Amino acid sequence: MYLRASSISALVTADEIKRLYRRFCKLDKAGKGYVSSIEFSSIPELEKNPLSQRICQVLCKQGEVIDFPLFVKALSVFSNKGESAARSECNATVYNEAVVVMFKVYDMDGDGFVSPEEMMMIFKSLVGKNLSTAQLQQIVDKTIKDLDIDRDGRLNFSEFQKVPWDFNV
Ligand SMILES: [Ca+2]
Ligand SMILES: [Ca+2]
Repeated sequence: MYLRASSISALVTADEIKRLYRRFCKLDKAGKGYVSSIEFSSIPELEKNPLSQRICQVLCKQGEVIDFPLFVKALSVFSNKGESAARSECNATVYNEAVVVMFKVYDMDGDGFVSPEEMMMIFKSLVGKNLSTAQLQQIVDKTIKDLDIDRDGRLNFSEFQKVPWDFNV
């Protein structure tokens, strides 16, 4: 649903696809053709990412399983390869899809806007206890102020897109 074949091939070479497919099969021990969100969240790229649970929730919308195309897509959000691919111009589509995923990650209540409260929750889970709540609040306020073109105090998707995303959070 998220993924078009053209964006898979733009992202990864045939070798990369084979490598990913081997990993996918390893996770999918029973050969079901899909992996559960629990199996999926055990992969290293996700384990070291503090947002992984939330990202899994967004990607596994139906709350169940991940098939191979979705698997490739999800890893593109996390991996170094995905990031460098995302930054090269020919992969603008992949980058944009990753931003769409991130928007859904941030927009926790799904109302189509990222509120300061939602951004605060995400930032908190990213930095842990390294910053005080007051410091975080300042960062959130400044981020929203800088990006909030229509001045409604929250970010819609086009405002959110202006964030210079680095997917290796
Ligand atoms: Ca929202
Ligand atoms: Ca706004």
